[in-house]
This record gives sequence, structure tokens and C-alpha cells, in this order.
Amino acid sequence: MGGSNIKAVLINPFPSGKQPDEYIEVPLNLLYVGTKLRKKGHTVRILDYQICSIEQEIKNHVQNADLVGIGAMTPQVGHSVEISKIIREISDVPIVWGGQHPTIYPEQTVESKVVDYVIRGDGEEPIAKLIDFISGKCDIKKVPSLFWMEKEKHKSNPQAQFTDINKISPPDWSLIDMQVYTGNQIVNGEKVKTFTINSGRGCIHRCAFCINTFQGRVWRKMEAINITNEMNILYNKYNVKYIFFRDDNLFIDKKRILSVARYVRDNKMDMKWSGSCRADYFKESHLNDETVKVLSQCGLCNFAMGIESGSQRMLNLMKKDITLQDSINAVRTASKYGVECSCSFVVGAPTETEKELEETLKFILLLDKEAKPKGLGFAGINIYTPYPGSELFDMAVESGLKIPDNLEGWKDIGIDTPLPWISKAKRKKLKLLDYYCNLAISNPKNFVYRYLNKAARFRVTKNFFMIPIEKKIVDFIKKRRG
Ligand code: B12
Ligand code: SF4
Repeated sequence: MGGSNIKAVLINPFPSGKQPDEYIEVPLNLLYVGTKLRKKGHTVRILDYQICSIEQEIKNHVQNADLVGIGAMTPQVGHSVEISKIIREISDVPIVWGGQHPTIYPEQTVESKVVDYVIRGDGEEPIAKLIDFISGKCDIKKVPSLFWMEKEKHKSNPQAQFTDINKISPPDWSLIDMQVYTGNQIVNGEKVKTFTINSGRGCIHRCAFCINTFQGRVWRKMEAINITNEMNILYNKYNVKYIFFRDDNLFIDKKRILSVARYVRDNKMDMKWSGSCRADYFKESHLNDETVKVLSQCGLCNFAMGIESGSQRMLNLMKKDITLQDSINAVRTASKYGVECSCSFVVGAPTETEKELEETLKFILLLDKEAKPKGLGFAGINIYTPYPGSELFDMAVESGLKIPDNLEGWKDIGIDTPLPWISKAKRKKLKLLDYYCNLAISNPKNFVYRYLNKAARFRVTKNFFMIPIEKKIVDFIKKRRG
């Protein structure tokens, strides 16, 4: 390792069970960590499973790297372990893991022979300090948020302060190929150049399936001026016409989001944007009619809303703190001003009964009706996946889910994890719901699809999904069309 410039390779591994997406997501975690390293004068290469074969690329890049960083959500642990093993076979470069999974299980992660260090929580400051340590410039004790093993014993340093997200804006987009990541998104039937901004970290709410509760329910916001600065550069330099705000909860601060919206309008930017919002925010003191109207006039075109369930008992169990009426009201208000709603739902959570599942299916159709005149944009039906760090995970464990006792044991916990309270037959059925609910709320343009839509509505109303012939027909049509 010569001089102070070191070479870091940062890796985004493949999450188990993930279906290929048309849209390539920006690996924001590595972008921020990489930005910090580049600002310190280091060389950074990001390897992302979405656009390259990591197995092949690491062979080319690891030989002369001084540090490898891997970002791991729980479903990415399996691939992260595989990659770390390959690296170990060809190099003794230090391997550091960061991200949600090692943040929740730092000790268990460093016990693995293929991980040298874990950085817990925000990675920007700690990774820069870790590089100082491996370059011989400081003692290991000076690296905040670090976990490691020494003579078979766990060692750790105190947690770093949260990153000041206003100081790190904008991230260094030249670290990634913007041509690839500004992939086209379909908006109102048209392909639009799209990019992602993260304008806040954390959330103040307490949903029992969400990792934010583990992180102390603290919300850290980027000021409006920094958000609009990022939007401006993306618009003028990269010709981006659609911004996906990837915040957990974009609309916490009404004043802030209104300033961003007005900036888009006042600067005559031809730009659309969307973000996630809670259904209970649509009330007089927050997102009232007037506010939603202004937001819509200023480019907001979609609210992503976690409606989660059509059963109030399940909503209460999930500590969602919303009512069914809140969701109806949210969808009505948004649709009145032309803002589409993409709603997501969780099915198959512990203790959910068949009747409660039916309530959710009926509720999706009801919301579609309330979203006048176009209907819901999308209904995402996810089978509950227990992610550690959330309250519902503990309930899943009580219901028979086994917690792996070593890092490699997590390799099967992912998007399609078998759950003790869901039989194989039930899982097969739950997997069809996303497909059928979206067919049922679609606006069919031709005769065949009108028939399929009617059949899907019947199935969703009756909670009957045996012999999924319509799906086979659609798959066949799609295949023939290529
Ligand atoms: C945006 C987002 C996505 C995006 C992009 C993810 C990405 N890689 O950037 C998309 C849509 C692809 C996505 C997908 C999924 N996501 Co997601 N996602 C988020 C969300 C809302 C914000 C993450 C983000 O960008 N934050 C901003 C960045 C800067 O922060 P960060 O990611 O935390 O990274 C910081 C630290 O963690 C750390 N760090 C991260 N990586 C590394 C690596 C190194 C080497 C170091 C040193 C440090 C480090 O430093 C970073 C900078 O401070 C979080 C919610 C949350 N509270 O975190 C969920 C979240 C991370 N997602 C989650 C899940 C489960 C998923 C899915 C598996 C969901 C699914 N069922 O399909 C998929 C699949 C993952 C994939 N890679 O494709 C869970 C993870 C739970 C867990 N135990 O792992 C979260 C926490 C949601 C939740 N509330 O439960 N996600
Ligand atoms: S699910 Fe959404 S609203 Fe609930 S705590 Fe998580 S980020 Fe906040």
C-alpha cells in the first residue's frame, strides 16, 4: 500500500430470492460511502450485482485493492459470504462489512472467518478512519463504530455520531455510470430519465415490521436548499426528468416538501417526482386539500403508501398507527388532485387469519374504486418477510422462526423465506395475489384483457386462486409478443 491514496472496492451483492427488475436501482449506500473516500483522495470502484458479474469483476480488481467494503441487507448476506470467500482465496485484503444486517448483528458477523471488520450504522466517517488505521496513520481504537475480533475475543469501539447529511450533499455521482443508472422509468406511458435522491434518513414512527424502530425513531433531514441543489444538477447536467425520493417517509415536514415543490414550479423545471407517504398524513393540519393541490401542480405524480392491511386488527398488531378510514381518505384526496397512489400491502404476517386476508383483498378493490377516476397506480402485495431488528421479527421467532446462530445461516433468509406458520400450499397461493390484484385493478384496453380483468376481480373478491389459468394466458401472450 503506497502513499496515502488507497484503492477501495465497494460491493453491492445480490439479494436472495430477488426477481430481476427492469429498473436499475442506485446503490445509495455505496455512493455515500464512496463519496467520502473519494473526497479524502482515495480511489473507489463500485461493483453492483445489477450491472456486472461480481464474481468475475472481483478477480480483476481485488488483487490490487487495499480495502474491500461490502454492503449487506439481510437478504444479501448469502451472496456477501460467497463473495468474501472468493476474495479470501485470492487475497488477504481487509474485508469490511456495513449496512443493515451487520449493524443488527455486528458480533455474529465478525465471528465469520471471511469478515475482518464491521462498521455499524452510518459508514462515511468510520470507513475513512478505518483507512487511516490500515494505512498506519492511527490506532484501531480511533475508528468509531468498528467491531472486530482479536485473539478470538470481540472488540468494539463506541458508535460514531450520525453523519450530517447536509454536509455530504450532493453525493459524487461520477462514481457511477450515470448513463446506466438514469434508466428510463415509465411515467404515464412514456419513458422518462429517472434518478434517485435520499433526502432523509430514519423515521419517527413505530411500525413493528420496520427496522427504523431499532434505529431509535430518529429522523434526520436534508434541508430543502440541498435537495433542490441536487435536483438542479440532475436536471441540468444529467437531463433527469423524474426524481424518486428513496426516503423512508418523505412527507414528515410539510414546510420542507412545499419549498422543494415550489422550487420546481418557480424555476419552470419540467420535472416529475414521487415519494413515500403515510396514509394518516392526509389531514387538515398536514396534507390537506390545498397542500396536495399545490404539490400536484409542482410535479408530484405518485405517493407510495404502505397501507399494509385491510384488517384493523392486523394494522394495530403492526403498530401502523393508521385506520382503514385514513387510507380511504388518503387515496381519495390524492386522486382528486391527479396524484397516483401506489399502495403496498403485507400478507401472511404472524397470526393473520384467512378472513383477515380476505378483508385485505376486498380493501384493495375498494381503494381502487375510491381512487377516482383512474384507480390505483399499483398494488404491491408482499408476503411478510421477517427482517431482524423489528418488533414483528420477535413475534415471528415466537411463532417458530429459527434465528441462525452463525452468519452463513442467514443465507436462506430473503425475499422468499419459508415461514413455519405458512404452509407450502398457502405460500403458493399468496405468491399469486400480487399478480391477480394488479390484474383486477388494471384498466384493460382490449377484449382479452377485459375478460382477464373480470376473472381476476372475481377471484380477488372470492379469495379463490386455484388453477391460475389467466396468468398462464397472459404469460403466453407476453412470450409470443417477445
Ligand atoms: C432505498 C432502499 C432500497 C432501494 C435501494 C437500496 C440500496 N442498496 O441503496 C431498493 C428499492 C433497491 C431496496 C430494495 C430492497 N430493500 Co431496501 N431500503 C431502502 C431504504 C428505504 C433506504 C436505504 C438508503 O438508501 N438509505 C440511505 C443510505 C445512504 O443509507 P444506508 O443504506 O443505511 O447506508 C448507510 C449505512 O447502512 C452504511 N452502509 C451501508 N452499506 C455499507 C457498506 C460498507 C462497506 C460500509 C462501511 C457501510 C455501509 O453506510 C451508509 C452511509 O451512511 C431502507 C430503509 C432504511 N431505513 O434504511 C430500506 C431497507 C434497507 N431495505 C430493506 C429491504 C429488506 C429491502 C429488500 C430486500 C426488500 C424486498 N423485499 O425486496 C430489497 C432488496 C435489496 C436490493 N439490494 O435489491 C430493509 C433491510 C432490512 C434488513 N434487515 O436488511 C430496509 C431497512 C427497510 C426496512 N425498513 O425494513 N431498498
Ligand atoms: S414503515 Fe414507514 S412509517 Fe413505519 S416506521 Fe418504517 S419508515 Fe416509518
